[in-house]
Amino acid sequence: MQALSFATTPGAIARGAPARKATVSARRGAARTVRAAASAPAAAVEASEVDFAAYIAEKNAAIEQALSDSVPEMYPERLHESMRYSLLAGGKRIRPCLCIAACELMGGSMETAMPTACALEMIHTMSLIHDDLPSMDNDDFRRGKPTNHKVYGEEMAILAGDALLSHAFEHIGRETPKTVPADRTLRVIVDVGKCVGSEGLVGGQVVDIMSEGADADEVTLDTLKYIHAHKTGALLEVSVTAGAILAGADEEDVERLGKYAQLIGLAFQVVDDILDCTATSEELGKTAGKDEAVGKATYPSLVGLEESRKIADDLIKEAKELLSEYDREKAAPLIGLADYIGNRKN
Ligand code: GRG
Repeated sequence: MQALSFATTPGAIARGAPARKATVSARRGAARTVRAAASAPAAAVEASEVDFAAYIAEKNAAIEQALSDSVPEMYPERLHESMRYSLLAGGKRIRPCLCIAACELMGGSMETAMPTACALEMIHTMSLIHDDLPSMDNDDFRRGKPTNHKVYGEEMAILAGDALLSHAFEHIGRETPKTVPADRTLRVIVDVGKCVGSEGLVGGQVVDIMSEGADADEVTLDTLKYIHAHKTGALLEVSVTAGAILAGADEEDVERLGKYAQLIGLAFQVVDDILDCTATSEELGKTAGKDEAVGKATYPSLVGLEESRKIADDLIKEAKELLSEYDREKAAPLIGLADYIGNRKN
């Protein structure tokens, strides 16, 4: 079984990267969803972007339906309402799209990937619910709506997150079509588990929390890369590799697509840092300018806005180059997603 390939220590992630000290600061954050991209006027965009927009529009409709079906309204009503409130609150659905696009590129179908795609969105959503809690980021708005704990209270928000997390694994195991060999499904469950736990999201969140209280010169670019690779990159990476594995991709392809995902994952977070200090809360659907407010080290604070933009662009370019191995038409959705992540406005 191939282990997920996101790096596991700050040094491993940042090998070769200079350790820079935190100095500067930031400003405010922006908006357009993948779905909004789907309705962009054709005259204003390239033909390939129109194709990508149509692809995303089609997938998003199917994803929204599958997400709604995955958590029905049932007893205890308040718990399921709370789970559905955050899960169906919108969001760009980048992780499900990546999973489905990778599965299709490797010859699989949307139906094969959909249960895992929904599970990834459940995990992402629960991480947002917990991240917004008073004991974590203490945020009042998410996806343009009051945060889960503001509507349902802290106890329910914690438990809704817990329930979404466990339901995600049940959902992959129970709903993945039986035509998919069981060892593939098992491998996906293991990989998703790894990317969520202490070597993934939770590990990244812990280092992030510890860094907030640290002296500015203790938070290097290596530390920042560790946080990003784990807190954000791990789930994006497993979204792509899981889709490929479900389709029966060989190891070389799984590895190549994993590398593509690591690059877009880092770019995603660099752009997130840029948006936090350049866009408004309305545009972002969440509180802008938080990084600076809590003295968090970010790409703009460490290397400046201009250099951050260049880093994001270079990462996206490198990610797309990896896809040149594949038929351009078949790889178009993943190429489009890379561009979307690099240019996103919320
Ligand atoms: C996973 C067990 C477990 C616990 C959670 C709180 C926590 C541990 C981790 C924090 C993870 C976190 C909030 C990472 C930030 C990821 C990020 C950049 C989110 C924004 O993603 P988008 O832009 O959001 O895709 P939408 O709303 O469009 O889905």
